[in-house]
Amino acid sequence: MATGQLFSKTTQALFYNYKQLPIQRMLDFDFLSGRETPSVAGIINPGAEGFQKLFFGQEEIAIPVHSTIEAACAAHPTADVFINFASFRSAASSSMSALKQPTIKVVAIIAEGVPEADSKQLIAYARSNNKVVIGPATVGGIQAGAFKIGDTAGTIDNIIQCKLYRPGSVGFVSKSGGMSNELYNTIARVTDGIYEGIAIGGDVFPGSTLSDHVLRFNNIPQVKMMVVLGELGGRDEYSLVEALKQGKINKPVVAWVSGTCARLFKSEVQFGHAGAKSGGEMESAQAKNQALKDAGAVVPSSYEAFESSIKETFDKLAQDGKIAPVKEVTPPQIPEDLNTAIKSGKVRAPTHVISTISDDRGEEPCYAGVPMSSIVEQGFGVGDVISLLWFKRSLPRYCSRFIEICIMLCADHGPCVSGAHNTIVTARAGKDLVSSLVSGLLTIGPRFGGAIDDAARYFKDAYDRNLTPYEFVEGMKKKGIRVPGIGHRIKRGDNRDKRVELLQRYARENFPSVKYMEYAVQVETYTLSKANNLVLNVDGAIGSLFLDLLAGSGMFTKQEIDEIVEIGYLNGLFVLARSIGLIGHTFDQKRLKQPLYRHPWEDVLYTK
Ligand code: Q5B
Repeated sequence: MATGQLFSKTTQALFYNYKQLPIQRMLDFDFLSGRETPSVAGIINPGAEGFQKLFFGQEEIAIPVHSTIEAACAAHPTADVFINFASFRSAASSSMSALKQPTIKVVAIIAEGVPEADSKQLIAYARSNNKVVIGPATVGGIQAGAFKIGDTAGTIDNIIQCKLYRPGSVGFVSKSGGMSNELYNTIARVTDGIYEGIAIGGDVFPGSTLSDHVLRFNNIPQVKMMVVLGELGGRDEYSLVEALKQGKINKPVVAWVSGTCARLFKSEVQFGHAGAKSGGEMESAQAKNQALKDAGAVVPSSYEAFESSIKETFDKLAQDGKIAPVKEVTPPQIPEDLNTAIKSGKVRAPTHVISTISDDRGEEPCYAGVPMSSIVEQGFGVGDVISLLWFKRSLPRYCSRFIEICIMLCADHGPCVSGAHNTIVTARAGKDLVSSLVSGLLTIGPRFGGAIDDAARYFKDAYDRNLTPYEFVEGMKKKGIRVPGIGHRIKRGDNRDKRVELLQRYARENFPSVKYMEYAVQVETYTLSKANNLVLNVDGAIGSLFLDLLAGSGMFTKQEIDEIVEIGYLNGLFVLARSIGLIGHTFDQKRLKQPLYRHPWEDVLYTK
């Protein structure tokens, strides 16, 4: 075991596994202690690389993230502490890798439940290579005003209360991490404070022992007295007894072994820690307290008297002039995290996003206030979900059914249309599903599939202004605009689009009014008189019928209808529907293992 200081105000650590809270607590402690450099040099997050943003006081800093221990050690050769937040499953192997790095001197293992055989191997390797293991099953340790391991000493408030932001004169070592918090407080009350505190962990085989640290403290000039909190079970305290007896410790040691209550139980009791069970008389708290007392330690008669024993020992050292007065400093204020401040109602902050259609913060996601379970229980279909997410209301079933029919009818129209062609070419170029899908979707626009909104806009305007079909079509011609929703590449007056017929039949049977659609039919009658391909196409049918749905359902105000038409919701129906087909075309090409598409020269007119 090393002989003296393990840490200083410039010590830097590598932190294994990204755990935001303990890392931030270390950095907050650094700031409080007036450190100039953050104590975490790098984070090791197996498989990930980059930077992690954290706060150092008020500033945000980017801490490098490495995917392996070796890479982290190579990048930060002066970081000699390895703080291991791995699970008990991987703590041993990662700790061994760290111990094998020449730059690492101290490894702190936080995980509980590391197999004892693995711990023994780590201990043997560390001892023969002059390295220090703290833990397993530990919270870590702290050198006041200099360096802190992970969650040691708890919250910033506790650290300030225990004056751990500046060094005192007491070296403290404990088995229990939880009790060390208690003792940090006690020691701060009755002495000038902690110089260094270590929790060795509650396992049967700790990486370093109580006596290891007491002997080390004995060599640190700033430590004037030691406080030791042992517990029943194991024989670790007897090494301390031996060291005291052999005169290896020349500073006062105040010690207490907890677990004296074990005798009140009729049978053997296992306390919280793996190592905390009294195997026999020698391992009882009473026997160990007696042995420590006999060896010269100050041992109180009960835990309650521990505080006064610490105080008396400290006061005597002070009276003897062995303790120089500590320079008191006022620690800087750690800025409060915004989330904490908001929660406590101290501050308010403007939001950056506003959303009104869905909410996943409760027990289950809601669409427009309707919980997922009731969507399923009430047998809602995709049309009802679209009603909730697009129109923010539950529409009557005949409306949501109409939406579903639109989706089904527009899902695909064969491989030759613009969208499917693009998707097929993209899939055959070896691109992935999303690329193939969006390359098809990108063709949707004023000529292909994306004329529904414009059809609704122009038909509504013409109908609402009482224009005759003649006035409307000729007016558009004068402006040089093709009537959206009219015309098709293959459909004709004598080869109507079946989809249009199906939609019209459904609406006539279910809608209270189909005035806009009838107007579109009159427009079609006029355009067909001009050319046989100028039929009412699927975009025109959906556009005009949706106007009827909006106006006839009684679910929308006039203002809302105008807004829907102006924003342009309705192309969304074609986009959504055609995605189904485009995804199908992608899978089809991949399934058929189709090669790269190349358009034949013969199909291109080369001209000057
Ligand atoms: N003329 C659709 O044109 C198409 C006219 C017109 C007045 C019109 C054209 C058009 C409006 C946009 C529209 C949706 C480009 C179509 C769809 C989904 C699909 C697709 C699929 C699926 C077809 C010949 C003569 C010219 C033109 C005149 C044409 N359209 N006049 N108003 N609307 N429509 N798009 O066949 O005097 O000779 O110069 O832009 O609603 O996309 O299945 O394929 O599910 O995937 O190329 O159904 O109608 O006709 O350009 O040769 O024009 O008619 O001015 O007159 P064509 P052109 P002139 S549904």
